[in-house]
Amino acid sequence: MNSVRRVSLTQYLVEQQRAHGRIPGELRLLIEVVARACKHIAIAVNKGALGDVLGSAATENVQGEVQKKLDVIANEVLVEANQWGGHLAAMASEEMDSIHLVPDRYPQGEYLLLFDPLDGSSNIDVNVSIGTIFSVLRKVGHARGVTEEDFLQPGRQQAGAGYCVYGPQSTLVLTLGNGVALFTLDRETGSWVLTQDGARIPEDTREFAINMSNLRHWAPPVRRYIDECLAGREGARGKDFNMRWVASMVADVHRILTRGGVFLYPWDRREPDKPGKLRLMYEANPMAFIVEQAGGRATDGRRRILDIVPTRLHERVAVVLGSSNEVRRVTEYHQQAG
Ligand code: P6P
Repeated sequence: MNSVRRVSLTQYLVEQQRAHGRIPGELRLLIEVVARACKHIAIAVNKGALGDVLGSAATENVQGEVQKKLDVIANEVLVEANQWGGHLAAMASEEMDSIHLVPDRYPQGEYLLLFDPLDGSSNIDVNVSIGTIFSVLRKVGHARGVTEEDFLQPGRQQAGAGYCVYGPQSTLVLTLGNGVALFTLDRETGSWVLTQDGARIPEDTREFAINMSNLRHWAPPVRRYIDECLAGREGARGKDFNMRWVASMVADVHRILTRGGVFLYPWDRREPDKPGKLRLMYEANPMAFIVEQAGGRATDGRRRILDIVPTRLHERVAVVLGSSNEVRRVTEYHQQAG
């Protein structure tokens, strides 16, 4: 952990602008607005049973999943916070069927914001870490009209990405293409304070993250990789492995960013027509950008996540990400399988 001088998110962004000259004012405003929204979501999450925020909202999202009250609250906080500032042209969310245009009464900006407002929401009622994931794209055209097609850009075109994990600490993780910085919420002052800059993921690891209950449904390359990990030092890998599965992508990715590891949510036979469970635009792409900026890798088992050209806003993708040498091995097993 690099020890860093205590600077606020605002000061960090200003210094990044001076150092790299690549953070336009609108992008800086966007990041600060999202960070403020995440602070409000953290406050709502931390209310727990003391606030009317737990349980089901008795509605379904575009994925056909029952929404939790906090899913809806978090989505509303992000939409309300971002639509008036003039930095965005439109937004897209896991919790909204179609894109959300900035209302005509507000000025439009040059950015598109995509988010999973509260990832891991099945963990809300059992008090396990959850989080917000966001991705920033530039609007390609310059006419006022924005359509879903404007969002369908490969992840390598992201202007920025981040997540906020609501756990024992609330931590905001951010990349604008010049490495990965971590900010911890100081609840006494209400500000995001830089607590690590230049986060790096170790190239090797002995820790994998996967939902083992799906073992019988996996394709052979994934089965081969996990079987070798489970065989430990007596097997082909010659070393023992540990396993973690929080079932909250933000928490699993944050652990990997902090100490290394490999995360897998592969295709499986339960729903063979779907390439995977996780969503490309607002889960896989932002996490892949962060992981690569920290020296890791992210593929769908064969292709670099950030090179995948989306065809639909809510499309799903298989995900293998984390320590580069392990992701490379899983990808090689897929390529060897043909
Ligand atoms: P499973 C949460 O619902 C999520 O989208 C990710 O955050 C998480 O990694 C995954 O699904 C957990 O899925 O099938 O293990 O419950």
